Amino acid sequence: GKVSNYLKEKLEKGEKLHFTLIDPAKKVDYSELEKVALRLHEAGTDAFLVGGSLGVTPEEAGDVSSILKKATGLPVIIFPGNINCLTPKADAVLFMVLMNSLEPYYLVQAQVQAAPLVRKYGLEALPTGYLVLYGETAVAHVGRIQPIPPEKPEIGLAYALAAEMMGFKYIYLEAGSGASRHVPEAFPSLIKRSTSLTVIVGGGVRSPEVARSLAKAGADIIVTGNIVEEDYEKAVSIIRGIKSR
Ligand code: 1GP
Repeated sequence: GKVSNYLKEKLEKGEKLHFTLIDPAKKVDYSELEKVALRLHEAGTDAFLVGGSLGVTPEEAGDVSSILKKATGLPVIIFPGNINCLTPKADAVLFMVLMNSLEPYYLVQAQVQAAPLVRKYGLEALPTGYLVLYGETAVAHVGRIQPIPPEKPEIGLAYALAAEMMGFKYIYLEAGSGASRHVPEAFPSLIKRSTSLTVIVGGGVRSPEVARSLAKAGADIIVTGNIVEEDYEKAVSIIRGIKSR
């Protein structure tokens, strides 16, 4: 796949990557979006994630994807809260299993609904184990997760090993968008040392220092969302923090 090769080539050079998450449900100012996308591209963001937990229409996901692609030429990857986020305007999709969900829908049925659409739309599927750590965020509520104790990275590792044994290529360690605490460094650290998965970390990353320490611990890809809407120059400094290790 084009997108997975693009990521692989960068990671093999020892680069740490940054993904910018745009949630189309959060009143996107389309004229601003192009400007922001260009600025983040110039700062070194490596790809865009498009998606959210609630309220995204396929049309919005499509419009946002088209603008981002046209403005920057960077890969646009759908980060689906559900099948409503899928659009043929993107390049790829994080084809995720919410591994610590208690809900069969998020373990297999959403994927069954999605698969024919992913094929029809020609999206590249990036097989991803998705782990939501904390209970107090929108994604935790919607996805009915069983929280993972932050002081038990070995539980995270058990999920990651299962993901690897089931053939997933990516593991996404999620604190939740807007979370007050980010993923503890011990999680990417242990998982990176013990598996060959590409480790994605996101949720509550609000400073270059935190982004850098997560990358140093073992995260291959750091995701930021909220901060882009609040003040995209802060996202620029986070990208610089990751890239200038
Ligand atoms: C959410 O990991 C992403 O899925 C990004 O979180 O919005 O807190 O940056 P933030």
